[in-house]
Amino acid sequence: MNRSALRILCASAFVALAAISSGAAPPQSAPPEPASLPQSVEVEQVASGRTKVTFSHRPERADSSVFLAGEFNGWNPTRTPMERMGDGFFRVSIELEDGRYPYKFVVDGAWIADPANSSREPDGHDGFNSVLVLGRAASDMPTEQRVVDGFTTPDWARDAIWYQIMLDRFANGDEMNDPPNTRPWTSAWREMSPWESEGGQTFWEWAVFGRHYGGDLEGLRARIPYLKALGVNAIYLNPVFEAPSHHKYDATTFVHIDDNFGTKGDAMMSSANEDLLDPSTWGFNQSDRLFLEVVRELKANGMRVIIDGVFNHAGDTHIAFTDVRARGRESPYADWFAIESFEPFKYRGWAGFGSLPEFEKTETGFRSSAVRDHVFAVTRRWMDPNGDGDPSDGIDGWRLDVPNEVPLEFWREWRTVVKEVNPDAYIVGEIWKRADRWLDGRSFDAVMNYQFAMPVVQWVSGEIKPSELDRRLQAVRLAYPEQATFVMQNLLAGHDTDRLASMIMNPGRGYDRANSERPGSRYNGAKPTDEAYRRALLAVAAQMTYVGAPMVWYGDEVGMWGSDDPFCRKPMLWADLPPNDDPEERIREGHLDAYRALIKLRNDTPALRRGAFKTIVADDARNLWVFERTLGDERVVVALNGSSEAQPMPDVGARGETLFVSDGGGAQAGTIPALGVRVLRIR
Ligand SMILES: [Ca+2]
Ligand SMILES: [Ca+2]
Ligand SMILES: [Ca+2]
Ligand SMILES: [Ca+2]
Repeated sequence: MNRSALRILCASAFVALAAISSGAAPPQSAPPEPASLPQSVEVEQVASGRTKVTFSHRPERADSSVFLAGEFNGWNPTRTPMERMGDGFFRVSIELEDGRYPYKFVVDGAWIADPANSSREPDGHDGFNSVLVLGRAASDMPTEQRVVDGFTTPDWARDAIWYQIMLDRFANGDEMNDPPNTRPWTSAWREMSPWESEGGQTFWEWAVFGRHYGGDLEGLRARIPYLKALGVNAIYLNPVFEAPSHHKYDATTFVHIDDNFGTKGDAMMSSANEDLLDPSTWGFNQSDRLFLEVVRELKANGMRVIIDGVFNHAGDTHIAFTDVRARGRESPYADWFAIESFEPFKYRGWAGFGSLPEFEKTETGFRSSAVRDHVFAVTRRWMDPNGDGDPSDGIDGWRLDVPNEVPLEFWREWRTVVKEVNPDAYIVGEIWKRADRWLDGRSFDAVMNYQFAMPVVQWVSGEIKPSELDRRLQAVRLAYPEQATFVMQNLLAGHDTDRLASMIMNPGRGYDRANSERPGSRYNGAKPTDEAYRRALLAVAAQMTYVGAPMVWYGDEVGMWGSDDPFCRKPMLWADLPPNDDPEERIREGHLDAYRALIKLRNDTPALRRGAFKTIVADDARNLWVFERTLGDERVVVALNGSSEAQPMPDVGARGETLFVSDGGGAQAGTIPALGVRVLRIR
């Protein structure tokens, strides 16, 4: 989840805490981080050649003054103060060009090298400077694929084409379970329903965030034929457990499916009759059984299903939390949450949101072993619901929400629980930045590959050249073990970002940056142009031919557009529903056809899913990126053209048969269409 998703839950401003490490030092057997990325440094590409670098340092004393100094600020000991965060670390972010940067921290007036960075050089004063190397200057660009012994990821995940669904917004199959004040599905997004202005609410504060559209499990079931025809074979569902919001990142319980996805009222009724601390008292109500039925039906149609695990925090309606609020220290859950004071009652909410009480953690896991046991029991419940040791009746894995805020040691233990129940289950973490330390074979199988999305979107938006695209993708592809690289969840957009076509309409602001349409923003939320859609399909062509499993955010395939959430979460457009009241909101048939064709290309071509990757050309002058994928005897060449003119196909040393070309095959032989792709099988 990302923080802006939650404004409806808490109108107060929040501090954007840098989501840095869980504080755990890497164990000795872990592979070293790349030299350019010590634990104390997080980097994020913000524009071509520029990187936002966040330095962190935890001094012994909490009341220290800490500054960052280096050539970038003229070694000034007081110009760049570091700010103390809730986790005891001091942090500061600065933007730097590619290059090599000696630096030090100045702690209470004393110059020290960064203790977490092993890369050092003499400072000329009998001490050492720490050294950070960014971009092209980095000497650690891997050139060979890493393999980690004993790391097994699910084989099926190599062939996965993911489709991400937020149930409230996908399809309404049962109006009986609709929440109160459900918006009509095809109503114009920018108009308010009468009840939305009650209590002085305005569109931005907070009507648009609080909407429900009534999507549910019967709706999903009814659309299985659509998913099959699209060609996807793995489904990621945003949270499905009982929660008040439309997005369900604010769980009331992890034990039952939301009643508005199944049968109204049953989650709370079940909870009232059960002991949260005793899984043997947990039953399956109608909503739970419907969920399992739909999972079974998806699986019978060749699709895998994973769900969101939001185990860092709960909602303030969570039945354990409301008990703590009511009974204070007497509550059996008194040690579950990050309670700062019982009288007056004060607690820590995730990212400052009072509606999202955090579970209390230590350096190695949850403070309360009951929370740990509860999360394990919930995990087993949904993976093997009838508990007979055969996981075929359960989900196929988990997507973990903000897992960087839960200590890594916990995820290692949790992984063993998951893989014990089902060795073939898939674990994917929401990690936006480099994820090396979660991908050593001991915690996750993969992460949501934002490091793929960022350069690809920048390239198709005309912000970076193919050589930079190729270099940045190579850095991540080869740094992660082969077992993870081939099962990464390669998304382009999702529930936390603006939609793909809208990103392309708004270049130059960085991925998921300055992308809200709040009053005063300069984001262009208008319907994307034909050219923006064409550039979006170029990104999808890269996604469907590259290493790692593609993921489609529901609706991108029919050309839905919108700024950061909730505008990226409009109700799905369906051909068999009445047209949307906003005449601009229409299915873009040609776009959908192109998605289907590109998905089919990947499904039909094993080398694109499992083949080794090699760059052939990254031609900045002609804006061409050409690579090959080889698997056994199969050699496939993918030529992507980021320029606005058709380009001749580079010589690939052999005759090829065209498997795919943009524009339905009408392109001139031997060329790559403008902003298009040609895919050849080489004989
Ligand atoms: Ca419904
Ligand atoms: Ca509900
Ligand atoms: Ca079972
Ligand atoms: Ca966002």
